[in-house]
Amino acid sequence: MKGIVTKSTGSWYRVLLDGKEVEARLRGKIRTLEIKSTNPVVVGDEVTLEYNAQEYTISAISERHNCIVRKSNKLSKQYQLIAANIDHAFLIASPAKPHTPQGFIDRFLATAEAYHIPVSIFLNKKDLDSRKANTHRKMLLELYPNIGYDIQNVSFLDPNDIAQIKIQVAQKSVLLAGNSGVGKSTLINALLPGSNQKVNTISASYDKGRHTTTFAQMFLGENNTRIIDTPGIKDFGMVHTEPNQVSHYFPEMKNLLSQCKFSNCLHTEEPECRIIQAVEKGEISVSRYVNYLGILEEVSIK
Ligand SMILES: Nc1nc2c(ncn2[C@@H]2O[C@H](COP(=O)(O)OP(=O)(O)OP(=O)(O)O)[C@@H](O)[C@H]2O)c(=O)[nH]1
Ligand SMILES: [Mg+2]
Ligand SMILES: [Zn+2]
Repeated sequence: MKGIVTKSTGSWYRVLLDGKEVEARLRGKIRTLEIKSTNPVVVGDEVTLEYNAQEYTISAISERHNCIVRKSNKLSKQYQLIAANIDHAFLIASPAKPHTPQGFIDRFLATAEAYHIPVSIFLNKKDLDSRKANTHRKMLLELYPNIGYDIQNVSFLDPNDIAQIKIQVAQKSVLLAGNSGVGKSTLINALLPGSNQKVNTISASYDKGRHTTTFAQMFLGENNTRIIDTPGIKDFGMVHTEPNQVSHYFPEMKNLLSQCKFSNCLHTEEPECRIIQAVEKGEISVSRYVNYLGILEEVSIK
């Protein structure tokens, strides 16, 4: 019998089986997967269960359509799996309270490109009104559609926005990502009344948001809607990415790559680089380019 993992704590798993959730443990030996990871089974995995002596055990993992990971720590080659078999990822960002750095947005978008996961941005907390936040919001709302990304100006406290979002997530397995305090749990509570997710109270003096939840977890709605929360997970990482692949994960660079003089151009200081020309001409945003360089530097550390 097969089920879907909805929660993993490392020692036991919660698995959706025939419409109800059961607890399962992992059998000692399981087919090793390609990625070197600290955890073999992850939320969203389809697993084969066996029932023996009133206990469920996971005996196999089905092949994944995709899987998103993070590095266990900055320098290690070990990865922690975060979620698998995602239909659509939603990055939740906020210009203020707390502020989402653009570097975080661009890293997440590039990661989603690398794993071929469709991605949208919810730019949340549109009800908050300050000149600084509004300027930043406007900038993001202009930048991303130009590159081809879907970005939506929303408030998770606005019932009309929630109604719209409900349609977008229906019958899908969706991943919610975003820095602590942007509103992931708030959204889950609004979409799935009854899930009763603990919501952060942000300390006014810090505006940082604390991590109120700790494990990636899947919440189940009607009609096979599955929503995965990733509390406190900041650094999604790219596995097996070579430096010359990074520009392929920036859609506005991808189409120009063939016009660089050198086919192995990394677009840093090579002559006759079409990407650098595009940045100088304003065709590619300086901020996106700077964030490209950041990711390039990171994957170059071997
Ligand atoms: N003003 C305003 N506040 C919001 C909005 N959405 C969420 N919040 C508030 O933001 C705070 C943090 O929301 P959470 O849902 O706990 O954030 P989170 O992303 O789950 O945070 P972590 O679990 O720490 O990763 C709460 O006080 C929410 O009420 C919004 O659209 N407008
Ligand atoms: Mg939360
Ligand atoms: Zn180049």
